[in-house]
Amino acid sequence: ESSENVNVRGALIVLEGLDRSGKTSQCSRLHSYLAEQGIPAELWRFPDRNTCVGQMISSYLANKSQLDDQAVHLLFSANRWEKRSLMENKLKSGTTLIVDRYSYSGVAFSSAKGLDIEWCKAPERGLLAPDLVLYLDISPEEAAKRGGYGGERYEQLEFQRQVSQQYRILRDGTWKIIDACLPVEDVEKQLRKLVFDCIIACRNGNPCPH
Ligand code: DGP
Ligand code: NA
Ligand code: NA
Repeated sequence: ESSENVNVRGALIVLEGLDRSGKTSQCSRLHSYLAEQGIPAELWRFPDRNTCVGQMISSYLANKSQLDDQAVHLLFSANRWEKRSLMENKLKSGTTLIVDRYSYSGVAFSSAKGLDIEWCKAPERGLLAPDLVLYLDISPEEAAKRGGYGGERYEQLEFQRQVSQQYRILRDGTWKIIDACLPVEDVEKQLRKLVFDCIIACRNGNPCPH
């Protein structure tokens, strides 16, 4: 049997959570795990600060520029749109994408500022739907205790409390909620199983086609 089945598609796997929830390190652990398993996978993150739009976002996050809330919301969204077709091609070619933040961050962080949630969702419509959303659950207080807030614009306890509430509104029954306060290895173990099962389901043509 050939593993080069042209019909095989990769899974779009999104990790979400507050700042300091451990997403970034868990994403890279997952990526290494998939590599060990011989599963083609790439590590992605949003915002992608490498594009022109991403550089505007990065400067805004570093408080080096000021932008209206609506304007920056649309930039974050554009940053996902500018990667859409590349993502789609990767998935179609069988590559699984492990994505550190996606549209849910877009909606949670902007609606946390008081923007209307439906307005926030609108520019995200038409982006690729994830096959799996993994939410690393941590209270804003616990996350703040971890230290290492890098001093970027949103990395403040009171704001993270608002973001946390918005995530709660956004989540639905399909999200997998993982207790991010468990030891790293336990979080990793849970994530591995969920991700592996999702990849197999995608290979078999299940959940949502892109
Ligand atoms: P990160 O590189 O994952 O630390 O993300 C940078 C910060 O930007 C973080 O505080 C989360 C926030 N963020 C990520 N995506 C979006 C988005 O689409 N919209 C808004 N408003 N904020 C976002
Ligand atoms: Na951050
Ligand atoms: Na992160």
